Amino acid sequence: MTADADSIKIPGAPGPEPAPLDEPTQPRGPLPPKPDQSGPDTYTPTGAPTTTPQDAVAQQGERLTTAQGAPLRDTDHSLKAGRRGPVLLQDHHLREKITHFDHERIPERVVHARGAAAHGVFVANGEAERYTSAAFLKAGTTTETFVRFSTVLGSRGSADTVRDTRGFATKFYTSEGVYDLVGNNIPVFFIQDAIKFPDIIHAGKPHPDREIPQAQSAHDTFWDFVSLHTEAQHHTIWNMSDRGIPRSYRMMQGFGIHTFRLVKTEADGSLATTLVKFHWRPRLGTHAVTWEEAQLISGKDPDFHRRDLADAIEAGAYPEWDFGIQVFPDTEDQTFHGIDLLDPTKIVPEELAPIVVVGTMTLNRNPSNYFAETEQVAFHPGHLVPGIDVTSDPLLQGRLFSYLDTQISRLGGPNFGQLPINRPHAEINDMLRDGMHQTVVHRGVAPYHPNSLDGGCPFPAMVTGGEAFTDVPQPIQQDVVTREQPASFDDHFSQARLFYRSLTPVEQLHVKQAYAFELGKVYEQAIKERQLQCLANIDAELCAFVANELGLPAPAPTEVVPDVEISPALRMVTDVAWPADGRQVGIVVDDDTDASAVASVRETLHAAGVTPLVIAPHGGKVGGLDVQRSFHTATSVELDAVIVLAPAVDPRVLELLREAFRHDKAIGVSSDAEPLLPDVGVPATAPGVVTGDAAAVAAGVLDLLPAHRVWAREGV
Ligand code: HDE
Repeated sequence: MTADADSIKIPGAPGPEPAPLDEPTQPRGPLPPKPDQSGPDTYTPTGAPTTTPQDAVAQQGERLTTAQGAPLRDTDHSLKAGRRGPVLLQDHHLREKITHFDHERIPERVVHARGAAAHGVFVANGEAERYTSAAFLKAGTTTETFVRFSTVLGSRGSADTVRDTRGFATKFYTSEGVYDLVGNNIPVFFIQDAIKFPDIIHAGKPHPDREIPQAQSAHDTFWDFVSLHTEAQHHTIWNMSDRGIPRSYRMMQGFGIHTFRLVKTEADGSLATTLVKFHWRPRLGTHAVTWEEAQLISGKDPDFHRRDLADAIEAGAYPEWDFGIQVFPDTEDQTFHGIDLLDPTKIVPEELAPIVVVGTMTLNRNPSNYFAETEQVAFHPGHLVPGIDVTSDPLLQGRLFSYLDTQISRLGGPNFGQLPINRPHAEINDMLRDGMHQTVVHRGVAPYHPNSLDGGCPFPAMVTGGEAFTDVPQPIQQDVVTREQPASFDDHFSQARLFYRSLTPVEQLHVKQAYAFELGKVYEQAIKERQLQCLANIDAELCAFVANELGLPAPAPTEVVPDVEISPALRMVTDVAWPADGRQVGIVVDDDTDASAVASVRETLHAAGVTPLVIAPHGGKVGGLDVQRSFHTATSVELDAVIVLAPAVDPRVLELLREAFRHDKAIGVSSDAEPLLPDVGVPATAPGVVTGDAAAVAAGVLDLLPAHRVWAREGV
C-alpha cells in the first residue's frame, strides 16, 4: 500500500491555507549569518579561510538533505506500515538521524570539563625579542588567539561559581604554528610530580560511591589528601582565598605556572636561553564575588561566568589582558633567590622579579558554535613554537605526555588537529597519514624521509634554512636513575605563609571563613585535626580562628617555618581604581517613578561603560522605558550595585537590598525611597550607601564601583 504523501497532515500545522513565509516550517532561503559568524562555508571558526573543497561541506544550499546530500521530502514522520502501524527498519533517514543523535556527545574532559571560550587577538610590543626568536613575540606582530576558561572539578553541566581553580588556556595561531599556553588562575599547583595527578583528582572529584558532592572541594576525600600530602597546602590556601571564586573570567589573572625556557638565535647562530614564568594580567583588575554570593549564583544562574563573558563581548566591552614574563638567568642550579624554579608549588614574588609586559590580548569574538569550538578545542603544552621550550619541571614533563594522550581518547583519534578550531594558521607539511577521522586528501606517494619520489619534499629546516624548533643542548645531571626529588621540594609551608601574610585583613578574613566552611563540611574528625595541624604550620592566628569555628583545640606547629618577606603584589584588594566596563547596576523603579530621572540615570551609567538594568514591579514598560527585570526575575547577585528610585516596599526588593548590602555592594537610594532603609536594616550612614537626588545617587554609585566592593562594611 502506498500512502499519498501530500495528504499527510502535520499535527499542529495550519489548515489547507499555506502559512506565511516567515513561518519556520515553510521553505525559505538559508538563515542569514549572525553578526559574529563569518559563515560556515568559506571560513573556519577560527576565521581562517578554508582552502580545500573538503573544508566546505556543511550547511550549503537551502534544501534539507541526508548526510550524503540526498534531498529529503519529510523529516517529521518515520516510515510506518500504515498510519497506525509499526515503524519500518528500512527507514534509512530515521536510522541516520537517530544514530547520529545517539553519538552527538563525546567524553567530557576528565578535568576542566566545564568551560567557556572566546576568540581574540594578541599584539606583541617587542619587549620579548631580547629573549626569544618566537615570531609572534616580535614588535607589532598580531596573532589570532582562542582562549578557554574553565573550572577544574565539575562536570560539563556544573555551576560556574563553585570554589575551585580556574583554567586559562590560550591557543596562539602563530605564523610558525600553534602555541598553547595551558595555564590556570592560580600560580602554583597541588603537586610537584605528574605521577600524583590521578591522586589529587580522584580526591577532589565526587566520592565514588554516591558521586557527590559535585564540583567542589568541601568534602572528606579532598581534605584527606591535601592534609596528608602537604605540598598541596600552598595551592589549597589560594583556593580558600577569593581567587577561588572569581567575579568574572574577565577579572582573573592567568599563570603558566611552570618555568619555561625562551630561546633566541644569536647573529652567530648560537642559542641564548632565559628562564621565564608567564603571566596574564587583566586590565579590569582581579576581583571575586563573596562566598555567600557564589553559592546563591550557583542556584540562580549556574551559567554566570559563561553568560558574563559572552554578554561583555557582544556588548563590545572586550576584555584585555597584558601578557608578561618574569625573567631569570638560565643557571645550572635553576634557582632564583633560593627559590627552586623547577618546583611548581613555588612562586617568585614580583618584588624579586618584576613582570615585563610583552604584549596585550583582546578577546573580541564569541564562538559561533559551542561544540565545534569550545568543546573540540584541544590544548597541549607540547604545542610549542621556535623560541619557546620546556624545562625539566617534573609536573610539566608529565603534562607533555598527558594532553596528547587525552585528546586521542576524547576526540576519537590522532587527527584532532584537523578540526577547524585546532587547525594552525600556518602552512602544514607533515608526514603523518591516515588514522581515524582523516579529513585531508594527501597527495604524493612518499610520506617518508628521505625520499626521491616526491622530489624529496618536505625538507627539514636543516636543509632549507630558516627559523625552526631547535632542541637546546642542555647539560644533564650526573646522577642515578631514581624515584626521588630534590631536597628543595620539601619546603611545603613557607610560601603558604607568604601568601596568607601578604593579604589585606579583609582578604585574610575570607580565607579564614573559607577554611571554616570547607572543614565544617568534613565528617571525619581526624581529617579536620590533620588540616588544623597544617594551618598551625602556616599561621597561628589563622589556625586559631578555624579551630574555634570547628570547636576544636588549635594545635602547636610541628615545623619550623622561616619568617617571610611579604609580597603586596599578591593582594586583590588595592587602591587602584579599576575600570567599571561591563559591570551591571540595577535601577529599582515603580509606575510612579519620574521616567526622565530614570532615563538620565541610565544615560549616566551607560556613558561610564556600565550596563543599567531597570527593575520594575512588572515586565514591559514603565513610563515609556523598557523594563529589563521584574521584581519576580530580578536577583541581587547579577548586580554589582543597586540604585533605588522608588519607595517600593516589596519584600523581594527589600531582600535584594539586604543581599546587596551583605555582599558589600554599592547602594544608592533616592531621597523619596530613603524610608525603606530601616526595613532593610541598613543605616543611611553605612559605608557605601549614597542618598540624594537621582543624579547624585548615580554619581555616588559610579564613584564606588572602581573599588569593586565596599570593603569597609566587613569591619576589619
Ligand atoms: Fe591539566 N589537563 N593536567 N593542568 N589542564 C587537562 O587535557 C594534566 C595541570 C589545565 O580548556 C586535560 O584536554 C596532568 C597544570 C587546563 O581544554 C588533561 C597534570 C595546569 C586544562 C590534563 C595537569 C593545568 C587542562 C583534560 C599534572 C596549569 C583545560 C582535558 C601533570 C598550568 C584545557 C584536556 C582546556 C586539561 C592533564 C596539571 C591546566 C587530562 C596530567 C599544572 C587549563 O590532559
